[in-house]
Formats: sequence, structure tokens, C-alpha cells
Amino acid sequence: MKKSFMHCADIHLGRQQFNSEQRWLDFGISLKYIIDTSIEKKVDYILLSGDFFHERTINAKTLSLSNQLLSKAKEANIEVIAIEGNHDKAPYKDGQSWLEYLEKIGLIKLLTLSYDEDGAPLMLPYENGAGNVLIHDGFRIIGLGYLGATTPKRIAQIKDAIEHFDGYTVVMLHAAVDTLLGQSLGGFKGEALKEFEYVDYFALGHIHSRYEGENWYNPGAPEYVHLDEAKGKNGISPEKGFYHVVVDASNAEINYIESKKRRVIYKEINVSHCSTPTEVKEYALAEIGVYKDTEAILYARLVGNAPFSPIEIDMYNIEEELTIEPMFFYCELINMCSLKGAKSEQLNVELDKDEIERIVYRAILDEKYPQNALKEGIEDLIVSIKAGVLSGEEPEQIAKVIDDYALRADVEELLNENK
Ligand SMILES: [Mn+2]
Repeated sequence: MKKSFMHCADIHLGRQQFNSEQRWLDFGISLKYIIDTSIEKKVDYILLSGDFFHERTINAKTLSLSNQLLSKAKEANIEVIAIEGNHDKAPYKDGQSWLEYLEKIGLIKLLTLSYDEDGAPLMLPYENGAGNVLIHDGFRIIGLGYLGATTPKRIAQIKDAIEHFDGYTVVMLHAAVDTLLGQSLGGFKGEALKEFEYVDYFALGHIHSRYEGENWYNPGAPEYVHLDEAKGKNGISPEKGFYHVVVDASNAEINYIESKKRRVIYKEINVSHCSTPTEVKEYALAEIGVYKDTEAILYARLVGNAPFSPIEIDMYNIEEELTIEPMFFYCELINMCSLKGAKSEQLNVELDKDEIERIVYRAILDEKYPQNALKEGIEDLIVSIKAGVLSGEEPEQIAKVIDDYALRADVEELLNENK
């Protein structure tokens, strides 16, 4: 048995960043490059591990572009296998998602996980647009989709449900893996995947940069869905691309191919030595000037401590200077400076939005419930409820997460009382 596939994720087709038509096209160019490379390498499959579309409701031009590009793969006899990501779910409970539509017209095979009456996950052969297990002579692809806040719990059940198989098994899942101590991406621990006896390759999606472990691979979004992806975070590299995997019996050769994308220049400018807002402006412009590239996006952050109030820095004026005679395709400048000696200096540490959010939750909880020992857990609970709501999870599912938490909190309280 010799099979090969391309594994990509988070295409976010239809994203019209900065309301720019050109940026909309960039996301299509990224996908076209993946399909062209797949045809050139003569792969059997293209795996799309979730978030194929940027939004649940797409416009006509996005659908037309997706159909044109996917048709090229079909004409080359490449099967496109997809799972849903948090961005792909149908907008209403009984609605049809655009991926289901693409399946109906024969452009993709959409693997969907279903459950029995007791809520246990079922591994059903894929046929007539239903089921989640596809087997082609010695090669098995299992689709799990996006499981949201219930991922850690489901993973254990799914492990037991996957049967022994003579051949190579790929599992597609849209979820983040937590690998760094004390850092939560709202996912589950990578060790959980190591315990899967009958899985060779976890084809993940969700995190927008390259990220991988022993038997799991997350290619990242091929384009910059958000500009901060250019700086890397939580130890994740800013690399973007997709995997080319050639399987021969149980051996796999895995290569990472860099994606086609618009260049994003990420620059941090420390203005601590400047004594006036005008000096900041001149210094920033000089620092930025050397990167002039009218095809690139500039993403710059002013950092450091100024001897004057940072709000005196006229960011709009600096951006204007950069656009009079255009120096970049697009500029985004962020003022992260703080006043010299101000308490907010601690915010100069590299923090991402999720971490800042957690700091805020913690501060509120500390103030309201200074004695409560379960604060840590509540913080996680708030994070998962928010993730659930944003990803369109069913209210019943979210309520269950809260119920589970309450039950655990009750037990922990009982244990504490008995100490
Ligand atoms: Mn995504």
C-alpha cells in the first residue's frame, strides 16, 4: 500500500481582511497553491482539517472561487476530505453548512462524527454523505471535527472507540493541544494523543501557526488570518504551511511545505530613549522606513517607557505619513508604550489577548471572592463558556460544561470540609 496526502487547515477562504478585495484574493491564492502543489506531487488526498471558510455565511464570489479551485483537484482525481471547524458550522440548528453543500455537489467528502443515544461517539463508515471513517486499501481516515469545550472528555471515549486496523490511520481533528506548562490554549494535553494505539497521524487544525508533537501535526493557516500570527506566541513559531505525507506500508515520510502568502513585517520599536512625542514619530518612521515594501503588510508595535504620557503620541499622524506616498500595502501600528515609572510597566511583558483576559478575570474574582479556593477553576470555566458561545455551540452543551463544573466543585468542597 502506497498512499500520499496533503494536510492543510484553516484556509479561512472568504476572509476580506481590512475590507480589501486584494486580501480576499490572497486567501484564494494560498488555497490555489496548495491544490497546484498537490497536483504536481500527485497526491491521493487533500485533507482539510477545519475552518475551510472564514465565516458560516459566505458570499457568492467566495463560493464560486471555492468551487473553481476544488474542481481542479477533482479533475486531477484527488479526493478532498474535510471536517468542520468552529468557523464552518451551520448558522442555525437545522441549517445546512456550506461544507455540506460542497459535499452534495461532489467536490468534497465531509466526515462527521455522530453519537449513540447515551452520547458515546460512534465510528461509522462513510457512505452517502454520512459517517466519519473512510477506508481505502490499508489506509484509514477518521474525521472527528470540532468538539469544542468537550474535547478533553471526548478524546478518551474516542480512543476506546477506534478499533485495531491493519494499515495506516490518520485522524482529523480541529482542536488545540496544550503542550506548555501553565499555558492553556483551551485545548487538551498532547500526551492524550500518544495513548492512541491505532492512530499513526493526527491531522490537526485550529492554531494558525505550525505546531507539532510526536504523532500530531498542526500546519497553521496558510495566510495571516490575524496579523499577530506573524510574531509567534506561547512558544509557537510563526511558520505557515502544509504537510506533504507519503505513506508506504506503515512508514511515513512527512515534509512541511511553506505556504504562499502576503509578506507581513512584524517590528517592535522601542522608543524609551525618545524625550518628546515628535522624537518618537521621527524615530519610528526612520526605523520603519528601511522595510519599505509596497506589497507587504507592516505590523509594528511601539514599546518602551516614555517620559511623557504615551497618549501624546499621535499614532494617526504616523500612519498618515506612511500612506501619503505608500510605503506598504497596509500598515497597522499599535502603541504599547507606558509612562516611565508607571505601574503598568508589567504589561510590557509579552502577553497575548487570552492571557490579558485571564488577568482581568482573576482580578475580578480576587476582588469579589477573596476566600474562594476554586478561583482557578472558575477562570477556566469562563474561558470555555466564552469559547463555546463564540463557536456556536448548542446551549445544552454549554449548560453541561457548567453542570460538570458545579458537580466537581461540590465534591472538592466536601473533600475540603473533611480535611
Ligand atoms: Mn481557524
